[in-house]
Amino acid sequence: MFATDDSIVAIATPPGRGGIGVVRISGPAALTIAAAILDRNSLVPRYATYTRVRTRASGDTATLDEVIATYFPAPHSYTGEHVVEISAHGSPVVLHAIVETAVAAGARLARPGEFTFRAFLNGRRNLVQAEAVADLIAAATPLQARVAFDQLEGTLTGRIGPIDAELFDLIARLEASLDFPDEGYHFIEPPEIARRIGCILERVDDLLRGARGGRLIREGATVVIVGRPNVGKSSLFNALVGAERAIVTDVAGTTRDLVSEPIDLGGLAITLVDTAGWRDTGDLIEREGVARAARAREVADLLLVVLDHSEPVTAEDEELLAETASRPRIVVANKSDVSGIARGGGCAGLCVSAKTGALLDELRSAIVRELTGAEPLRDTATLTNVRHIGLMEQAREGLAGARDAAARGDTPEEFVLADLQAARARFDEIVGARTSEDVLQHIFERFCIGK
Ligand SMILES: Nc1nc2c(ncn2[C@@H]2O[C@H](COP(=O)(O)OP(=O)(O)O)[C@@H](O)[C@H]2O)c(=O)[nH]1
Ligand SMILES: [Mg+2]
Repeated sequence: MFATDDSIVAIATPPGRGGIGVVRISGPAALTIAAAILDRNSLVPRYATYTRVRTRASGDTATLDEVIATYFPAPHSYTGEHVVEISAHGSPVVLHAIVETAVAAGARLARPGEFTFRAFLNGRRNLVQAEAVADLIAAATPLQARVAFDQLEGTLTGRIGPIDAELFDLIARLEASLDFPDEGYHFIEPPEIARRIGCILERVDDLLRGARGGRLIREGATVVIVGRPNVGKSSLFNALVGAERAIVTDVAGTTRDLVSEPIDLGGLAITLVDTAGWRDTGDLIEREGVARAARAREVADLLLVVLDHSEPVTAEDEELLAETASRPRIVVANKSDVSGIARGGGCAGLCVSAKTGALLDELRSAIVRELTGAEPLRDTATLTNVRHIGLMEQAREGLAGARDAAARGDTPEEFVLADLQAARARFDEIVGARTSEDVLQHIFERFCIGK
């Protein structure tokens, strides 16, 4: 998917202006290219060297910027190749000019994720770690960052490794038994095979148990606020967001489009969505708003169904409650500051006030609890990525089949062996020991240029 024998260059810092900006050159010719564009013929490995970048556009030599250049010889660099990092002043104009000069000196513009891809190819990072780099950069909450960093450090790889080793040992014994059938000697007996597969399965299940929370941490969740007009959806939205983001009036039908904001609840990256009131309406724009609200409801991981505590439950409320009964939801009775006139003091849900802030912290906790289920969030989450979870589930299925077959003792051992080997191949795919080209392409496409 990428050529790997040439030298690549890109700006490694984010777009825009900053104190410094870094241009990264990686490849066999990195040092030669650096020497051609810097005021230095050589760089001492791993020493920050103060120098200048020169360009020879139209015959003249001009200085582009004063820079600090650092040379990381292979294999001890981010990519595992020779790398030169040039820290210049953080001006997009200067940084682009340095990149152009490097290209004129023989470098090629790097494609998104290409530095990390080279790190993967050169064995500096396995696939889980390469994916963790993208997650770490994309992290929106401190918990997301911590979990991504954990994976970068190899916690997941570290947990899969021993399971894989156990499986490898079992496969080797089974293969030996099958290879030397005439000796009449089994390197491992079928009941023992079933028992050992069972042990491996327990460890796989343990990994999968943390997966729901892990995935939630990585991907975040969408929480959609629904309810009939004027119950205080937008007020609640603003209160949870902590800013006057959505327009609040006492005119029914004020909110006509979806308004969404990212919020951090207990480390979870949540997209909170305010919707138009749930009602029949003749107004064309409001009708489109209601249709959008219905679509948002479909994709929600959790619904906040809002009622007005100061009024009796209406037919519209009943309809919405019935319609959302089978969905993950929290029923919220808003306006608890107004005495529940027709309610006789009772409360049809979590009784809050967007106006006074009463019980909003309870609502926040309830949202996190509903999303994470009974499983508490572990900040050493293991499986977080759908790709990893899918492969681990496939491995689990293969192992369970093999265990049952071995326990029944009615299946030729060749078949049990094939199942075990297939499960092991799934482990390999997770860390990238064998992965098809299109999977790699898909993974590295998520990166931005310079990573
Ligand atoms: N007393 C009281 N009024 C509220 C509360 N929440 C919202 N309101 C009022 O209810 C009206 C409708 O609020 P809004 O958030 O626009 O409702 P929406 O149509 O469901 O989005 C406004 O006049 C708000 O000031 C609350 O907790 N207590
Ligand atoms: Mg509203």
